[in-house]
Amino acid sequence: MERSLLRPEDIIARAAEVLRENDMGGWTRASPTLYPHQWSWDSAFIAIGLAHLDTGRAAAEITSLLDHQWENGKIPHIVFNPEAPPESYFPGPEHWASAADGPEAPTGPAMTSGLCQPPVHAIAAMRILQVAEARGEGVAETREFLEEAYPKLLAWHRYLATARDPEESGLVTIYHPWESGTDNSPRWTPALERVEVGEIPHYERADLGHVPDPEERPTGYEYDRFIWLVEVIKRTGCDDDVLYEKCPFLAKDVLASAILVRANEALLEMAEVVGAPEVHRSTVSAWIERGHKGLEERWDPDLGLCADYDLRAGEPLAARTIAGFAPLIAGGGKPDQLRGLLRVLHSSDFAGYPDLRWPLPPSTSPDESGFLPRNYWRGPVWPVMNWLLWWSLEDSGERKRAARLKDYSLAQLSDGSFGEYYEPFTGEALGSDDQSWTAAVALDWLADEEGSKSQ
Ligand code: 9WN
Repeated sequence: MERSLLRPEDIIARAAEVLRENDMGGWTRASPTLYPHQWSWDSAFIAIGLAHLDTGRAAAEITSLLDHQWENGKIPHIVFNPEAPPESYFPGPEHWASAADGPEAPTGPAMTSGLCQPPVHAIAAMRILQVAEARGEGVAETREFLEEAYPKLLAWHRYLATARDPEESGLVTIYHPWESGTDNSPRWTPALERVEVGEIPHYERADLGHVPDPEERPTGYEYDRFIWLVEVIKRTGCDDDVLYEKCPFLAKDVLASAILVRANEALLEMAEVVGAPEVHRSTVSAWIERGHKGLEERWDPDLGLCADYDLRAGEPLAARTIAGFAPLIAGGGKPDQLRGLLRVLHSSDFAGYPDLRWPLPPSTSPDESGFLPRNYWRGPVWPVMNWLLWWSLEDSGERKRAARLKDYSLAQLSDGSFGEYYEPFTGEALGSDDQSWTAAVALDWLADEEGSKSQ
């Protein structure tokens, strides 16, 4: 059905409605049917959007996630909703139950997955304070929230800097493509192909029942590997040392590492706000420096992008995907490199590709061999990725480019479906409608519009 285009004030109203409808009481499901649970990095983006509606509720979003943090500092990738019907999402809580007996898993009735996702949380937490200060509302409460959240976020970042980086490379190791948040992206294809699938119990995919067309979701080949890796990870009790030895998928993720650099910068600011001891600040500063170095080492001059690294195979994972813009997202890079990245971003490899509905970067370059315009992370445009790029461009002083990216992104969202991702050539919304993080980034963009008008 053709939808009429919404005006900015209607986008705000609809986005707020989406977040209200997905509000499960103190936490937000990622989408109404496809994702009925709380996802880690979704919640961070959701908090950024919620801040414009209610800073207290935004803080609660992060707090509720942190309530399920593991003993070793890990923030789990999913906190399961006990009320969601068992057949609504696979693999659900029962599937992860054995991992919940592991020594690091949180005690208590709530069930979580044993994986994690990119660490956007500290960035979100500081953004809540920024919004509260700009509005002159809820500042004291937000500061109290930050005092509570700070040690937990520090423990989270410490987990990533140690258990997930024993080599001290500055780069985050992942055990499963789900941990990257860009599940079936071609960035992981060679590493996934090297995974030999063992015995897996028969399983039914719930996701295919929630999208109009299975072509929008990962393939059966990919899912078998996803589920096998979950099996392997669970059998170790999610033990990082054992996984380093045994996990058949072991990779350095440049996008998560870049986000960690930014999140560490946010943590430094938070340390200032809560008056944390000096030693924390020097530790976090060292993590930031190490992160920049690590990304530098993963620069691929042929691609003009950063490339992930397959630790198991000992080989780089060269692919033209949105993750390659990691140094732009990390910020603070060399001016030459920034210029190069901007060139690639606007080139026919990405946003300048002919016949795109809007000049917005597809998740995978249309020139990459694994590109599929309707398939999940293999081509569609993801608004949440555009938010990350927009935010990074703003921060690098590239205000004009940032404004263009925001304007086209808002044009994309003006059909009001708040799709999970969009077909790059037709602009059709794909995956789930009413995706919470899409609504959230729309709210943040439109608040920025308001902010720039009043300046
Ligand atoms: C697996 C919730 C999540 C996002 C991920 C996205 C997708 C899950 C799935 O949905 O992944 O974690 O079942 O496909 O890839 O980035 O956090 O929105």
